[in-house]
Amino acid sequence: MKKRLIAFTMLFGSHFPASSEPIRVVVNDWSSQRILAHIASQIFIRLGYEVELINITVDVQWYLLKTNRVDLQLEVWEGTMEDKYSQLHKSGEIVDLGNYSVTTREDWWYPLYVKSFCPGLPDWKALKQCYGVFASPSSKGKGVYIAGPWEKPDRARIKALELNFIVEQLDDDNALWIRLKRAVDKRRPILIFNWTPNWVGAVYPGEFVEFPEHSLACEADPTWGVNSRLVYDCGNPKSGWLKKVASRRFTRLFPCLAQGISSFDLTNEEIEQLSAQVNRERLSPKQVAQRWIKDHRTRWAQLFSKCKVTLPNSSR
Ligand code: TMO
Repeated sequence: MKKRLIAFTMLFGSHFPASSEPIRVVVNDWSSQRILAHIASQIFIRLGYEVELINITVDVQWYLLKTNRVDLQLEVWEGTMEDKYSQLHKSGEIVDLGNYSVTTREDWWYPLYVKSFCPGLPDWKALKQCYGVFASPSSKGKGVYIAGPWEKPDRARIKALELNFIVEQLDDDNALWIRLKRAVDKRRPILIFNWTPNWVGAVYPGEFVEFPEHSLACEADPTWGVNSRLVYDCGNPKSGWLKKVASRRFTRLFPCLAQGISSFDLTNEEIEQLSAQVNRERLSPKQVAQRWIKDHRTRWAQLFSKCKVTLPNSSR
């Protein structure tokens, strides 16, 4: 399989249209994003393009996208990335390649048994009383909220809602799931960052904390909401978007691929199933992508049917 792929790439990838630079696809630090990055790059490679996968954090990706140093980010989530996305999109420095038919949510979350330690959940006001059950030996009695590395207004929210919590920030999705499993195995209280679509809810039944409803005014206008002096006295969006974003270079040099990616769509269920193959079946993101490519050939071939790199007549 691998051998055939390489031969294919050598045969059709040798002549590069409009650019000698490879397409640079962003790989972040959670499963579904990694899988979609591999799916896109596998498609491009099969069409004859040269691809480079670039492992970077969400924080770093924005600058690289706007300076055309990376080309494609397949999962931009409203709950964690809306600020930066809007800013760069408004100024014309990145290109929006459209939303998936998906609704997303990213927020504080707990396995269901935690409700018995903190009656009143999922209402956030319950945390005003029961924060102590989430304390750790080093948190001086404050509750600990376990977050990922993604940009979040968690500390601002804690302040605005006057919650007695501190934030512990972990490095990637795996670190979150290790902590979650450890807590669930011992049925200990835990409050952790989670999102949908994701594989977690199918394995560990749980719920998001219900904070005051999100709005842009909550983020911009201090007088909005329960705290009249501070912004972020609300939760993240409950039905957020999930979109694809590209550099200007990508849409200029590869308009056909940009068109194909903008028509590329997935559902919540599909993204959950893809991420479960990494986190439950223990396949690598690349293996999951290869499986998807094989099983959905007509679907992607149709989207990119006009994008194949062709050799000029003279070259052979
Ligand atoms: C960006 N993420 C889906 C991990 O919240």
